[in-house]
Amino acid sequence: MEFPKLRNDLILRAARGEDVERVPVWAMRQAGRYLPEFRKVREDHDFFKICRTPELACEITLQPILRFDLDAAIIFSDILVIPQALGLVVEMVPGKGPHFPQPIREPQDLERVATTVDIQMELGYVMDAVALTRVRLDGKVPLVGFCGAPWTLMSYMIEGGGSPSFPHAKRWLYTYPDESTKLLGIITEVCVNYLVAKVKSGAQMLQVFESHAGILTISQFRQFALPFISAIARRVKEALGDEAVPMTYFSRGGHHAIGTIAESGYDVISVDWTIEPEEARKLVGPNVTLQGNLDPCALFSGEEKLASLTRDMLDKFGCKRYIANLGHGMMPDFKPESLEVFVNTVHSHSEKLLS
Ligand code: 1CP
Repeated sequence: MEFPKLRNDLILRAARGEDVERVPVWAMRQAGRYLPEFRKVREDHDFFKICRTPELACEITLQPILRFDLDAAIIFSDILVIPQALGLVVEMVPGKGPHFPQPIREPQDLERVATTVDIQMELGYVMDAVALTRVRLDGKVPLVGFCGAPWTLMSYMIEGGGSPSFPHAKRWLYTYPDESTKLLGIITEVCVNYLVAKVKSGAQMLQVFESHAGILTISQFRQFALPFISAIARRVKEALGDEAVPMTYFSRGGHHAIGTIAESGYDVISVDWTIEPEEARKLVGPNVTLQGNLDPCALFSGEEKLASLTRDMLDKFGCKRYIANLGHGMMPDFKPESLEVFVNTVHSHSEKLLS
């Protein structure tokens, strides 16, 4: 498909390790409940209805782009569309989050999980939203596609929703390691085909979200997360060949593994706020781009303090092989103006550092 010419490729250059004239910046969950215009659309529509309606998903993807000087758009959707495509019912309960009325609790429940997914049939609506958004973005910034990492998706499928410690999902790892591996393999297969399809529909960069890395022990991470996320990077790039796009791995609480992940094919490693930038750089080496990592709650600070924390983050990461972001997503009670301070400070301070 022919799309409008890209006019701002800062984030792609930073991901590839090329020179930039200012540091690119975006925010995870930049389209979401902290924006009044998002809440307005949400008043009239169910969450997954929005995901399934390309016009609405596109409109919401563009909302933060119209407001702020961001360097990337991320397609509006959710990581839980993959469990839905695998046959599980997922509802979004306002104010509470995702809920699976019938989670997987015992190995025989795997009978309710599809072993393969026809991406176009089950998730074609995401591809339509991606293609439409590429057109409407008119080349302003690159469009990022994403999926949840297999362990993070499995943890929701077994737990049935959010949880501080995911005891049911962890019970599976201890009592049903073979079935866990089988389920992770099924999810991995879908993730690979889904990400490839997203690029073919217009996504210019990909991010894999491992929001639940920190729930695992280090050896569990090596057994139940690492092989699967490594397979995703390798297989997506193989399948796309010359069309391959930069890939980012975000983990919350997965610092211990970022050195290995940096060698497994990801171009960008996105870190949370619990690691110092210098330490992250030491772990990943010089050939990978880092993304992150301001504590999202720093957005509760006053303007001066927030700008100073942002400058400090940039000073520590440096302007090479770096994409500025928060250490996790935007939260519903942030003021939109605080994201503006963050974005504008990244731009002005990095231009100064680079000049
Ligand atoms: O702007 C963007 O970033 C794009 C939209 C996006 C993305 C990338 C949404 C919209 N969700 C996600 C990914 C996602 N979904 C992750 C990975 C990133 C992260 O860790 O934040 C996770 C863990 C989910 C699961 C999920 N979906 C949660 C967390 C539940 C928990 O406590 O474990 C929640 C609250 C949702 C709902 C959701 N997804 C997105 C929005 C805007 C919302 C709020 C829904 C509403 O309006 O009620």
